[in-house]
Amino acid sequence: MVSLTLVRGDITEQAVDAVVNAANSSLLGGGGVDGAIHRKGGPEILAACRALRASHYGKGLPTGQAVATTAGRLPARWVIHTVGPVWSATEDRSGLLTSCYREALRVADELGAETVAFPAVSTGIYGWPVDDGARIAVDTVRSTPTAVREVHFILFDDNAFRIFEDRLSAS
Ligand code: AR6
Repeated sequence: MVSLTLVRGDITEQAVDAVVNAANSSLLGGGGVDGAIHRKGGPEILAACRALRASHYGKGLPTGQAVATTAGRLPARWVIHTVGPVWSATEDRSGLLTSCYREALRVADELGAETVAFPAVSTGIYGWPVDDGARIAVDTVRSTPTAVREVHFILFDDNAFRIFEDRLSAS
């Protein structure tokens, strides 16, 4: 069974097999986690993303899907890019957020990654409430069959860390 660990920190500093990027469909960078990964990982990641846009993902990576590239200069081996849904108060998009975690684990299995670090996808610029994002993250990783041994949730601030901690101990 996969072991879950919480880390208060920066996803770009994690020495794991794969780090997950909270990307957007363009795969060409942005703010938050995405900006930090491209900034610290260097131009190799962007070059790999451009190559994906020129081949399989001409229209971009759809929400809820995941795809891997090199991690460039990051301490990880791979970046698994996934696109979370933008929060909506009127439409239930939680299936798409669940899909991000499942698909990222599927891609990790394809790569043979045994240790994977996730940010709290969609809970920043995309506005998803952190408590609900934590519930989906923890429940989905726990219930998805995978060969990944260790999942680390990397929480950038104390509030998110505490919310994930509550969620882990509640379930
Ligand atoms: N390490 C770990 N967590 C972080 C870091 C970091 N370096 N930086 C921010 N967080 P976000 P989203 C937290 O906005 O909501 C980009 O422009 C942050 O506090 O990175 O999925 C993309 O290109 C929050 O809890 O991702 C998309 O356009 C969580 O990571 C859009 O943002 C996710 O915040 C995606 O928005």
